[in-house]
Amino acid sequence: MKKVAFIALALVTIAGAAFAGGKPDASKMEKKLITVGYAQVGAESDWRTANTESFKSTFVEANGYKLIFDDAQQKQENQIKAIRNFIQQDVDYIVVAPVVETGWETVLKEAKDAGIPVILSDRMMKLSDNSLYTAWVGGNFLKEGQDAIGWLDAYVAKSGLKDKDLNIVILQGTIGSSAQVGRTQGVTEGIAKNPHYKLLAKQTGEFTQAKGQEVMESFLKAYPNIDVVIAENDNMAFGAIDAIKAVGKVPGKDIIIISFDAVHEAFNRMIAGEINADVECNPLHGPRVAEIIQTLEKGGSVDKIMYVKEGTFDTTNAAAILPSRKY
Ligand code: GYE
Repeated sequence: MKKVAFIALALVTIAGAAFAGGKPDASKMEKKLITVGYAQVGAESDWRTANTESFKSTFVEANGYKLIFDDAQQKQENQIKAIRNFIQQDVDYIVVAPVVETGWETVLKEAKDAGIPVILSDRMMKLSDNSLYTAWVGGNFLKEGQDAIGWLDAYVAKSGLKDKDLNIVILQGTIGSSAQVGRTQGVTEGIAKNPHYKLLAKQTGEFTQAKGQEVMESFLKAYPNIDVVIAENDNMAFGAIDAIKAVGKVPGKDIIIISFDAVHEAFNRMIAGEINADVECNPLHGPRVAEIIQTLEKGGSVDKIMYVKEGTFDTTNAAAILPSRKY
């Protein structure tokens, strides 16, 4: 533990209980807070909002933490600045959800030299030296991409579309983010395996609703015969739905929509028949990172890579599942 902070509540207690017997009770006098700096990507999506909320509600003083939260507005240079600030403030742990995979070696070396463990959460980094981080926890993005095509294969088989050529477009996430890299790989490899699947275009919508809508509008202008949209997150799918409606087509019927994240609103859209299927990506990493920190605090060792188990939902089960959803 590098930093010692005090809980205000504990100090109040000192005045009462700790001195009750005349002599100060040392164990009650100090309660060390674990200081955690979280370099968050931004606030680009519903998923991200749920992820931020998960950290803010987990790393609270009542649980023994002081959280320093930084929103990088989807910019790597802001995240690097935030990490340097955390080092300067001598935090106990640094948590990073890296906006992109590459370009982290220098700043992580600085953290290592300062003796501060770095935990990666959500997206991954591509590093030449994996000793620069202690552990990573998040979704398996390649598998998510494969699951999206797996759902399409099954849907095509059961709806008699097997011999029909399907024109597909992909709305990609932030280029170079591991969520985009893995999902795009899983999806494009799956498309390449089926001679009836034709990939017309893929372009980034930056994981935002506004950009997703804009790119979908341009796709609809360029390609009048789109059969399937694969949106690499829900907010881009919401934007695509608006763009499809604006040209007088029916989302979910005229154009099949497959999305990722499976946030609350996506369930509503599946129930409405506008999104056909959604591959889950769980954003509730706060408690998972806290568990890693608690294990490290006790001197224990943690797995380097921890994947969260995730499923796929569609219009057939969305209504039944929605009440049990936590984000
Ligand atoms: O899918 C998207 C968010 O990195 C898994 O980032 C995360 C992605 C998520 O903006 O909605």
